[in-house]
Parts: sequence; C-alpha cells; structure tokens
Amino acid sequence: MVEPEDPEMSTHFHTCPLCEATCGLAIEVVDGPQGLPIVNKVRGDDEDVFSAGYACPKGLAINELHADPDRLRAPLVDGEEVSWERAWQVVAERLGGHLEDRGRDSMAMYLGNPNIHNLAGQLYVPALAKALGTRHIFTASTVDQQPKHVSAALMFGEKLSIPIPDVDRTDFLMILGADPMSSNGSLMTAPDMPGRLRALKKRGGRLVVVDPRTSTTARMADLHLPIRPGTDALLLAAIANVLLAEDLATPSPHVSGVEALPAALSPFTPEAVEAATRLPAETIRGLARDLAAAPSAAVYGRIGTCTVAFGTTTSWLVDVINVLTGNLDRPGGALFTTAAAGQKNSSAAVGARETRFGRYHTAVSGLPERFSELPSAAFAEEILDGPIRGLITVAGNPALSIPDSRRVQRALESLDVMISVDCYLNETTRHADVVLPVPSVLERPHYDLAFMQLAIRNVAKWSDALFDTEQPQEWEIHARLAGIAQGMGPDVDPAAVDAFVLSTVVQREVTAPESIVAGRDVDELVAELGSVPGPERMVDFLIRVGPFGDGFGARPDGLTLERVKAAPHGIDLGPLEPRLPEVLRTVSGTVEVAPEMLLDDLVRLRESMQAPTDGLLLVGRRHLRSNNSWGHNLPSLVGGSNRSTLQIHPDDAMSVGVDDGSMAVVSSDAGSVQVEVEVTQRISTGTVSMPHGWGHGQEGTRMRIAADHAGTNSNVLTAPTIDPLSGNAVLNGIPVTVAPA
Ligand SMILES: Nc1nc2c(c(=O)[nH]1)N[C@H]1C(S)=C(S)[C@@H](COP(=O)(O)OP(=O)(O)OC[C@H]3O[C@@H](n4cnc5c(=O)[nH]c(N)nc54)[C@H](O)[C@@H]3O)O[C@H]1N2
Ligand SMILES: Nc1nc2c(c(=O)[nH]1)N[C@H]1C(S)=C(S)[C@@H](COP(=O)(O)OP(=O)(O)OC[C@H]3O[C@@H](n4cnc5c(=O)[nH]c(N)nc54)[C@H](O)[C@@H]3O)O[C@H]1N2
Ligand code: SF4
Ligand SMILES: [Mo]
Repeated sequence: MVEPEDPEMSTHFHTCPLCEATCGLAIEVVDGPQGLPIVNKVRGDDEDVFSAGYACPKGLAINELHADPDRLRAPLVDGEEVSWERAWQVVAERLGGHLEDRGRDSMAMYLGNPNIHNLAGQLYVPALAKALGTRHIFTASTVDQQPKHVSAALMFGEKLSIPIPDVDRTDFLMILGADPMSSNGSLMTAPDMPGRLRALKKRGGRLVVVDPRTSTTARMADLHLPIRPGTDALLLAAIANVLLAEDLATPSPHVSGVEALPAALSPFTPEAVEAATRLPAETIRGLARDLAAAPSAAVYGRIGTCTVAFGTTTSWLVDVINVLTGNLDRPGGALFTTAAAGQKNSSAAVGARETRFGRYHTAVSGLPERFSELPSAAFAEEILDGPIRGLITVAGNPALSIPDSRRVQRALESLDVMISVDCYLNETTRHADVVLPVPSVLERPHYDLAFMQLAIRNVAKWSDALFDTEQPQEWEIHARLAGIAQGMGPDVDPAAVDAFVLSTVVQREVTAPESIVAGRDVDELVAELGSVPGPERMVDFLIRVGPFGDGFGARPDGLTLERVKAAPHGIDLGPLEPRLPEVLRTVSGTVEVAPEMLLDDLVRLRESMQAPTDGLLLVGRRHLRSNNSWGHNLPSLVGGSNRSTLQIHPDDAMSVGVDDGSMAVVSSDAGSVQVEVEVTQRISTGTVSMPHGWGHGQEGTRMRIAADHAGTNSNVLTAPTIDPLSGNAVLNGIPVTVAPA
C-alpha cells in the first residue's frame, strides 16, 4: 500500500490472477461503512514493470468477483450452509469413512485451471494429492496443454521447458491456433498482447496467423491462413520439409537428431498437404522461405494446435521449425524464461532424466499416465464403468469443461462421496456432499509461480492480500483435507502439515550438490524463513534459492521476498537470454529434435492426408470478457449480445438452411444441442465455431447472473477422443451436422 494525499484513500497494487497475462492492477480503496475498507475504483497499474497500465475488462471487474453475492462465504453440506466445524466433521466422516471402506484408489481428484493461478494450488495441492494416495488424478491440463508438456519433456527433458516467442524483439511472428487478442496469451505470459502486436507491426515485423476463423488476431495479420481444423501438423511438416529440401535449414546449436528429419518428413511436401489443409502449396512454400530469410522469427502454437488429434506432433513441429530456422534460444526467436522462483529447469535439484510414460493405466480403456495424471477424457468412464466412487474437485468445473458433458453429468450423479473446494455452487459443485469455499482473489496474497516461468521477460512480483478474511485461507483447507486423508481427524492443525511440506522442500534443496544452499542445515534455513505458516515463506525460500536469489547469504545482493515486496510494481529482471545447454535436462544433454515417439507418429499423420475433407468441423473460440466457465456471473462481463452462438459462414448457413439469429440443432457422435446461429464471413466454409464454458442455469446451482445468460454447452458435442501421444482431449475439429431447430 502507498499512503496517498487523501487520508481516506489508498491504492493497493495487485497482480490480476484471472488469466496468464499477470497484469498489475491499481485498486483504489476508501473507508466504507463501519470504517471497513471498500474498493472505489480499479484500473491498470501504469507503473507496473510488465503491464504498464494495461488491463482487460476481466481484471477491471475483479471487485465484482470479490463482492459477488453468489460467491460462497460459508461451507455447504448437502446444499445447506453450515459452520466450518460442522463441515470438517462431515468431511472426516464421509471422506475418512470412504477411504476406510473402499480404499484410496476408489478416490479421484479433478484439479481445474485456477490452481495454476493460485499459490495454494501450486504449493499445497500436490501435498493433498499425495496424502490422498490415489493414482486417479485428472486435471485441466489434459483438456489444454498436455501435448506441449509431452513434446517439451521429450525435446528438452522437462515438461515446463517451453520455448517462449520473443514477442517484443522478433521480426516475424507466426501464430497457430491462438487468439491472443481475445485470450491475452497462453504459454506466453505477456500482458497487453494487443499493444505488443501493434508494436511488432509498427517496427516492420511480420505477423502470420493460422486459424480457420478470422479471429481478432487474424484480422491484424499480414498473412492469414484459414486452415482446415486439425491439420496444423501437416502444414508445419510441409514447412519443415521445404526448409530441409531447399537447404534453407540453419539448425540451432546443441541440437541432436537433425539428420533423421529429411527422410522422416519427406512425404509431407506442400503439394501433398494441400488438399487436407486447404492451403495452397505455393503459399506454404513461400512461408517456409520467408521464415528462413527473416533475421529472426518465432513460431508459436496454442489451443487450436493442442486440443486436436495430432496435438503432440503439432506441438513438436512448432519447435522443430524454431530449431531448423536457427531461432531456438536466440533473441527474437523462441527462448526459455529464467524465473525467479520455483523453476525446475533452473534448479540444481533437478538433474538430467529420462521421460517415462505409462507407469500405470486407466482401468476401462487402458490409457497411459502422463506426468502422474490420467486423461480427463477418461474421467466419466473411470467413474461409470471403472473403480472410482469418490471425488475431490479443486477449482475445477468438469461438468462444463471436459468432453462428453452428458456422460460426465451421469458420472458425477453416481458418486458415493464428493467434496469440492470452490467459490461457487455451480454445474459441478452442486453434486458435492460438501463444498468448502475459498477466500476471494483480493483476500489472498499472490505470486505467479507458474506463469513467471513462461513469461516473455523475466519478472518477479508479489501482491499482498488486500482484505482480511475470517474464512480459512485456501492453503489451510488443502492442508486440513490432507491431514484428514491421512487419518488425522477433523481437528488436524494445518500449520503442522505446512511445516512438513516446507521441510520437505528445503530438505530436497540442501541435498542437491549444485544448489546454492547445498549442505546447509534444514532447521537453520527454516528458522530464517520465520514462523508464520503458509505460502509466503515457501515463496521466500524459492526466490532465495532461485537464479536471482540471495542464497541465504551466498549472494548478498540477491533477491529475497522482502526485496520483491518492496517493489509493488514488480521487478524487471530483463529480456530472455539464451540458456542452451544449461537449461536442458535430457539424458543426452542436447535438444532432441527427433524423439522416436514423434517420428513414429508420422505414419499416422501421413495416413490422415487420406481422410475425407467434406462436412462441417466444430472449433472453439474465446472472448475477452469470458473466463472459461466461471466469468459469467459478473454483470459487467455478460452484458451485450449473446456470445454463446454458433458461428457459420453464409454459404454453409444457406446450404444447411439456417438464418442469422435463428436456433439450430448441432449434432455430433457424442450428442446434440440447440444454439443461436450467428452467420458471419469471419469463419471459413467447412468450419463452425462455438465457445466453451456455457450451459448455466442448471438445477441446484447458485449463479443467478449466469443463469440469466445460460448459453449452450459445447462440450455436449465433444466425444472423449484423445491425442494418443499425450492423452489430451480432442476439442477442436469435431465433425458435426447443423440443421434448423
Ligand atoms: N470445448 C472446449 N472445452 C474446453 C476448452 C476449449 O477450448 N474448448 N478449453 C479447455 C481449457 S484450456 C481449460 S483450462 C479448461 C478449464 O476447465 P476447468 O479448470 O475445469 O474449469 P474452469 O471453467 O476454469 O472452472 C474453474 C473452477 O474453479 C473455481 N474457482 C475459481 N477461482 C478459484 C480459486 O481461487 N480457488 C478455487 N478453489 N476455486 C476457484 C470456479 O468457480 C470454477 O468452478 O476448459 C477446457 N475445456
Ligand atoms: N478472455 C479469455 N481469456 C482466456 C481464457 C478465456 O476463457 N477467456 N482462457 C484462458 C485459458 S485456460 C487458455 S488455455 C488460453 C487459450 O488461449 P488461446 O489459445 O489464444 O485460445 P483461443 O482464444 O480459444 O484461440 C484458439 C484459436 O484457435 C483456433 N482454432 C481452432 N481449431 C484450430 C485448428 O485446428 N487449427 C488452427 N490453426 N486454429 C484452430 C480458434 O478459431 C481460435 O481462434 O486462454 C486463456 N485466456
Ligand atoms: S489480461 Fe485481463 S484477465 Fe488477464 S491478467 Fe490482464 S487484466 Fe487480468
Ligand atoms: Mo486452459
């Protein structure tokens, strides 16, 4: 807080945790009734070292979220508000009883996206999962970016070693299957993507966007390629093919396996992929030559390249092109971030290792584990036809967010016990025996442990909680749940669990030979961190042993949390620097550009060129004023015209007989829905689009604004099909038919 001239007003600086962009917000606070502070105004923080005043409508609505009368403030047991004491008793009885009767592997966890935006999720949910002791861990990663983790682990030895496009310095940015003008970027933390893309164009840089829709980002592009959904792997393979065949490749250093690529990619000429991608061979060839000729270039792919049948292969080929054009790890290309805290690829405690998959499998379809989780596409069948009888959800809404919603609904209804940690009574949590509410985003401190590892600059930024709360902090809820799962009963002390988690983290670090605190005494370091339990001292530890940290005295000028806190607008640690080979954790010590698992998949990719190309394919989209399934209860975000529409090209609308504004029936193998039609030129023929996260107003929910803007749930149409390499759900390129309702 800073003390302003008006004694009744102060400004609090808080990083917005709602998307990956990490914008700084300046929140004006005044004295309200009974002298309690209330928010007067929210704006972008002009002095934020990273966002420099930018904020989108969601961030500006952060106080609406805090003040939302529907946001849960008391625990619910069987839908009724109860005291915390009562809630913990019921959790101990039902969860404890269930574990005793049915065993640990009858339980599952579903962990949703906000866990990544939240210190409790980052630091305490792993301990909860461990305490529960089940292998049935499902997360939003397998409806999102799991393919990128698999390709990164195979190429660089660590799933979070993801090359980040150097947006601010590149001469040439090629974006596939992402709309950062709407989403503000993902696996690319870059506040104010609109401003950064405008700056790219202003300095004469080139923007190429590959998207079957003329998205807001595509509208800005110098070249927009309206690709047929699901075929980006073919486009990228053809670009790589041209680079190799025309001798344009200038591979980055520290790379192995390049010699395997020419033969492997030889079938994928621009001419061969033309029919499947619906992109002219000459355009593809020209693009490859331009990428090779650009002084610097970065290729970047997101949702539309991950949530498809070739998600992993596409994610890999993105980085193959970054390697072949010499742009991996060089300024203006795609580089690895150096985060101040918690990054595995800059930790001495993490050495070279082989990536192993499939240590265990789902019971029903035999799908392999990846990074200790199972595909969310298998969630419903593992409950309905498999061993799962109990569930804990944390910050997740699988009822709307994962494929085959009708089946997910039946699965949730059939459980013996369900506990949810969430802030709303929504489509998922309405099925829970107990809902444990969490403090609001303004009632907790914040540090972006995950997204600072994926940022286009190295930045460190801490936000204190703005408001006090009587409710337990989310980390305390996880700690207590963990204790109960370990049989310690309803009165277990969260601080004891916290002390255990902290000492484990410290222990691991001091035993790593190359750590800056190698060989130091655990108790002594813990004592230096202070006695207040919670995520704060854990973040302090991670900063201090991190690449910019003070190493507990070893680097006296280095960072501590105290120093980070003293800079409420953040600390800019500079642009991304080349990190090869130090960043690598592969056994070979090189970038493995031709992993066997990916070369093998080229057979399947080749076969896909023969698939029929007629019919309509459904894709998703995002809107600036939406946030997956849970931004719809805030009045300022749902105003205006209906956004849950089916976008369709005028020619397709004519041929299936639907009009703008009318209702249509959309059907797929998984189900059918009714949805309002939006006829628009901004989508190519053969493609239709619906956003996900809608379908509110269900019985037993308590989100009154969302119920008035219910929309249509697009995941009724998605079947539980997966990208076999990562287990990620296929959510884009779904064959559908459209007819008048
Ligand atoms: N068809 C289709 N489906 C998709 C996608 C798509 O593009 N198309 N996108 C996918 C992607 S990328 C993602 S990430 C997933 C998201 O899928 P999920 O993570 O399952 O769902 P969200 O809508 O993000 O719901 C977040 C839940 O967390 C709660 N919540 C919010 N903040 C907090 C908090 O601080 N603590 C706790 N405990 N709870 C909180 C909300 O009330 C809500 O219940 O959806 C996926 N589904
Ligand atoms: N406003 C807002 N911001 C968000 C979110 C939100 O819900 N709302 N969600 C957050 C989350 S969890 C995530 S993961 C990120 C996602 O961030 P982005 O990946 O930028 O997500 P989208 O905006 O959905 O953009 C995906 C684009 O892919 C296109 N597409 C679909 N299929 C294909 C295909 O087969 N090939 C190609 N080339 N393109 C295709 C779609 O038309 C769409 O324009 O956004 C985050 N930011
Ligand atoms: S772009 Fe919007 S939602 Fe994302 S961090 Fe910035 S203000 Fe928050
Ligand atoms: Mo996501």
